[in-house]
Amino acid sequence: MFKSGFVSIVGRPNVGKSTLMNNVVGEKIAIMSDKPQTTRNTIQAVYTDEKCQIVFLDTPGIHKPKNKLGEFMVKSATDAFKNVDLVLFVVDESKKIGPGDRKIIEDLRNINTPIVLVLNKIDQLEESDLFDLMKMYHSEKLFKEIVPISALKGRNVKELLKVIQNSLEEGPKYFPDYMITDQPERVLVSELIREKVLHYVHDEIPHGVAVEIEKMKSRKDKEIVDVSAVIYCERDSHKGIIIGKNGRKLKGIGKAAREDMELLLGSQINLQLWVKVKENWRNLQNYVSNFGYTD
Ligand code: GDP
Ligand code: K
Ligand code: MG
Repeated sequence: MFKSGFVSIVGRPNVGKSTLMNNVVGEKIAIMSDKPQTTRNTIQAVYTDEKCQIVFLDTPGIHKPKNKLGEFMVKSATDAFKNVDLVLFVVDESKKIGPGDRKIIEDLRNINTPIVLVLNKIDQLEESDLFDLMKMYHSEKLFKEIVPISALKGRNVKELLKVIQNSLEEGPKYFPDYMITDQPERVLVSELIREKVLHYVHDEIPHGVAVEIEKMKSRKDKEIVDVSAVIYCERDSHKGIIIGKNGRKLKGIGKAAREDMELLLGSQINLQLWVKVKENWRNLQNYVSNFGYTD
């Protein structure tokens, strides 16, 4: 019997949702960083083996929205509670249930979908603390199962897959074996650039960054793909920071992005990056939509 189903991954920002999803499919589908609100839209990743197919929905973290981009992100995350076969609620090693997790737990009480609690980042926990945390979550009486993992180190992820598989019902193979995401290559490529900006630039700037691919084209005779992309930010001063002294920072961003792209696409990449300013774009609906943050 072949089983399949849709599983959404929800939780506060930065608990490791994207890291978990990437670990399961073995490719960088969703970008990751130590900054909250790295993931902006719901991304599908598909895991397929001989016995089952699991379609994961990686969602933006649930937080209080401050602008139109934030509103889109939270809606995209809360929509993912609905119409799925299973919810994975990911929490980290925090010793107490904070207000962010509390809010999500209360939202989850209103749905009928079974919920598995994924306790991530156990590589940062003592065994005795792990036991206390499991007891704490168990007393919520909300979770079908509690699975401790380390998404970063890949610890216990196979066990989690087993738990998911056991809870799925008989179903079709929705996607062909080779397909691991619904994200077009252009989007994956622009996200890799945004991830590098997140890594190289600090403070509030990354939250106001969007990347637009202007051109992505393979050359006829060679195995080279030409990509040109614009990094949008919200202020002139931000532009200066992203470019850096003598263009050094932008060069670093470009080099790191190109290396990841070459891994992803399996071909040589010629990448051209530009930085432009668009003030307040996160509050301009047409820009938010243009950058792909749209239903
Ligand atoms: P998301 O916002 O929930 O999608 O979280 P990300 O996947 O972007 O990860 C947020 C941060 O937590 C990144 O710096 C990850 O490297 C880190 N992280 C994720 N999983 C683990 C883990 O199992 N252990 C540790 N120590 N760090 C992790
Ligand atoms: K993050
Ligand atoms: Mg994420």
